[in-house]
Amino acid sequence: MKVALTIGASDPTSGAGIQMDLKVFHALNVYGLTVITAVTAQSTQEFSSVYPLSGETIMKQFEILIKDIKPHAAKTGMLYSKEAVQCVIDSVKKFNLQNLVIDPVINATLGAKLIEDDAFKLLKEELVPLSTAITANIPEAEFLTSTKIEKIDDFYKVAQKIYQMGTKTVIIKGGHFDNTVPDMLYDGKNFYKAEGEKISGQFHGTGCAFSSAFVSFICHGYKPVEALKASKNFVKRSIEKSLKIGHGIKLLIIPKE
Ligand code: PXL
Repeated sequence: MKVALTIGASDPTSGAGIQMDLKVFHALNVYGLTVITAVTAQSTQEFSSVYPLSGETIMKQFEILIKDIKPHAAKTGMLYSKEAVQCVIDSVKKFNLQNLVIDPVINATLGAKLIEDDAFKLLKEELVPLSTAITANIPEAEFLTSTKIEKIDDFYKVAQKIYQMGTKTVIIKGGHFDNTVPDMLYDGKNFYKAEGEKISGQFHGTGCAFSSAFVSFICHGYKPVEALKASKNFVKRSIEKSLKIGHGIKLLIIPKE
């Protein structure tokens, strides 16, 4: 059985965060482990608060878990504090964690900030160089590089800038641009485009679903370009099935494979 670890925060709606990641891992036949960095209080209507866990609490989860089970791949989602980012950096080094995928989560679907400024700086400077891949949407790619994406050419420039930060594969998801922009992958040599029509509307958890699907396909031995295409298709099907479970934004429904 392939095993993946998600490092992120709890979302009580289960529409994003570690709950969503576990659903995706399960659907894609990967056994999911979790290290929790924070607990959020939110619904489909409002984002109320973040309760970060201490560095000691986060580190202990890694130490006890990884001594026992070594995941084939890991992903980070909402890290929130500088302490949490430092714990991930220390753990990746100490336990030699392989195939680390960073989803550089900045904002919640409902607008709240999911990472503090000093934490994001540390993520960019010291965690990104340890990663195998980064899955960024346009606002995240812009924030990482302090560069505005206004035209197609900017995608190439920004992808190269992120690559130079030390990751091996850069994925920029075009969805926040307009209907014509594909997702793009850059591996330091070539650019690949993954086309696909955009489904309009606001959905909670698409970034989490995408990155955890990507990690799952990497676990199954897919090359990054193939994993990108398969993840895009998986998220599209989850969006097509999405439902208004609460009174606010729609939640994705993860298909049973
Ligand atoms: O989609 C990013 C994300 C990640 N993790 C948690 C979240 C969100 C978005 O709201 O709440 C816990």
